[in-house]
Parts: sequence; C-alpha cells; structure tokens
Amino acid sequence: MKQQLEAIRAAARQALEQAATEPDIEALRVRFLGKKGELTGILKQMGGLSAEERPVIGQLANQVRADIEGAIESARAHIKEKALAEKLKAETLDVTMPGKQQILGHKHPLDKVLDEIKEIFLGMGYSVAEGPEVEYDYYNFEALNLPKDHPARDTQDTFYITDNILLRTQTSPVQVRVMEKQKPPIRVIAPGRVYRSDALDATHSPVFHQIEGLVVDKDVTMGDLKGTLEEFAKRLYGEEAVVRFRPHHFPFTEPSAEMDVMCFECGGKGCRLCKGEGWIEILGCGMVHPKVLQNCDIDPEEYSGFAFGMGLERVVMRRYGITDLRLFYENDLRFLHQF
Ligand code: 2NL
Repeated sequence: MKQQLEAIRAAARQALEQAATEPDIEALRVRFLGKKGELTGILKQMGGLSAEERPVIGQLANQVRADIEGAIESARAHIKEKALAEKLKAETLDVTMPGKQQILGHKHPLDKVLDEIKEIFLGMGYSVAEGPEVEYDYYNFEALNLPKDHPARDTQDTFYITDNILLRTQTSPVQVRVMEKQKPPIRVIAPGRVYRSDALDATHSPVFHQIEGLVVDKDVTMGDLKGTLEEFAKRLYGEEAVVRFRPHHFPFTEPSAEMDVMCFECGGKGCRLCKGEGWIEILGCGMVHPKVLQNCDIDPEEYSGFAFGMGLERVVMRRYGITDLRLFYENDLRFLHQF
C-alpha cells in the first residue's frame, strides 16, 4: 500500500508537470483526488490494515494528498504566469514606431459654398427651411402659378412618380409649405436637391442643387430685393462685385428679373469665362406673384414679397473656374483635394 501511495504521488507529479491548460489540471485533480479518484480508492482499503500499519499509512496518505494539492497549485500558478507572459509579449507597444497617418476628409466644394451662402443669409435674419424631394404636383407647379400647359411640367422635363406626385424640380415648394404654415413676416432660404429629366453633360445633370429665398412682409418692395441681392453678391464675391438686373419672366414672380455680376476675370471687357459678355448671370428673382400669395392664404393687398433662386453648381463653377459639372459627382480625390 505504501508503494501504491508512492506510485500515485510520482504519477501525479509527472502528469501535473506536463499539464498545459486549466482543464488538464482539473482533470488530473479529479483523477487523483476526486471522490472516485486513485488516492480515495487506496484510503478505502485502509480498513484491512493492522492497528500498527494504519497510522503510518494514514500519515503517508495525508502527505501524498498535500503533495498533490501543492503540485496542483503550482501547476495552476505556472499556467497563469505563462499566459500573462504571452499576453504581455503579444501586446508589446513600441513607442518609437512612427504613427499611422489618419487621412482627414473635408467638405465637398458644393457644401463649402452652400455653407457660406447659408451664413450670409442667416446673418441677414433668414432661417433655413427644408421639405420633401418627392413632392405633389400642386406644391411644385400649381401653387406657383405654373399653368397646366407650361413646358416645365412636360414629362420630358420632369420625373413623375404618379400623375400628381413628382421629384421636385425646384425648392420653391418648400417655401409654399412655409407660407401655408407661417404667417408673415417670413424670411427663409430653401437649399436642396432638385431633379430634372436632363441627360448628364458638362453643364446639365438630372440631379442638382438649388437655393431659393423668400421674404414676405408688409411694404416689401423691389428696392428691398435689389438691396438684399446686391449685398449677397458682395459678401459672396467680394466688396468690389458689381451687379445689374435685367428684366425676365417667371410665372411665380411679377415683375421678374435676372441678376448678373460683372465678370471678375475681365472686369466687364469680355473674356472666355463670361463668353465675351462682360457679365455673368447668377440668379433669377422677382416680386412674388399675387396669385402665389393668395394660394397660400396670404392677402396680396396687405402683404408683398420677393423671391429668388439660383443653381448651386453654377455658383460654385463660377467661383472656382470649374468647367465640367460632372466633376462634382464623380468623387475623384484629385479633384476634391483642390478645395
Ligand atoms: C432660377 C429662378 C426663381 C423663385 C425662384 C419663388 C418661390 C416662391 C414664390 C415665388 Cl414660393 N418665387 N422662387 C422666384 C424667382 C426666380 O428661380 O433661375 N432658379 C435657378
């Protein structure tokens, strides 16, 4: 029995020295010290021993148990130490390594100029309004005094979803919605994405961006319109900017005009940028048509207003001398990095 105990001690020590994982150790603990383990098996036979042998074997058995328990403890400690050493090795941080360069994005040129334009009008007390890109025919055309036979309403020019739902062709419907909800005084700009059924080329895109503006109050005049838009041009293009207004026609304004800015490339002499004109058109504008006010339940006898609209792409192209509008949508970093 003594030999058996010694054999168990030796076997346990050897097995524990080779145990590499926690489950291995646990399995060995069960095998040697468990209720049905080898040591317990021996102890159960102790009843057959003589009175002299029993204390001797009992003492040895206790020693063997203590020994195995000690070996288990140190095997566990060893595994933990090894795991920690491996973890530390894997997580070594070389503080002298050069850092990874983070590539920072920046604003798209369209957003950059849009933000400048918003800032100019916010500074004049306007707020920014938004509305749906999928619109009712009513808000996009009907409320704006565009007659049923107007060419802009043609299916050739506008994307229709159903007979009376379409992709907005301008952001004016946003302002119609503002006038329906909010009574004067009104001062808003409505920037946003608009859609026209055009083929993509250097100067046309089926998806582009527009910024419209609207002021409605008592005693608003064409003088307010001219003063506001001239100030806007000077803030956007510089104090030296010179503007002129030419008569025009829009169904939703009366009278209507287009505003040009004197060519900043040639100073009005005529060059390639202004195509020999000396002037560059930047926006359309006019006094809000009385029918449009009426459609929104605003009394044209009591109130008047002005409105304007411009294409964001065109403003940005002029600003930076970009000649192909497709560059805005292609996400070519060689182009975008320049702004
Ligand atoms: C252009 C011309 C314009 C408007 C837009 C407008 C909006 C309402 C009432 C009256 Cl709610 N007018 N908008 C007025 C004049 C011109 O845009 O050439 N846009 C690119």
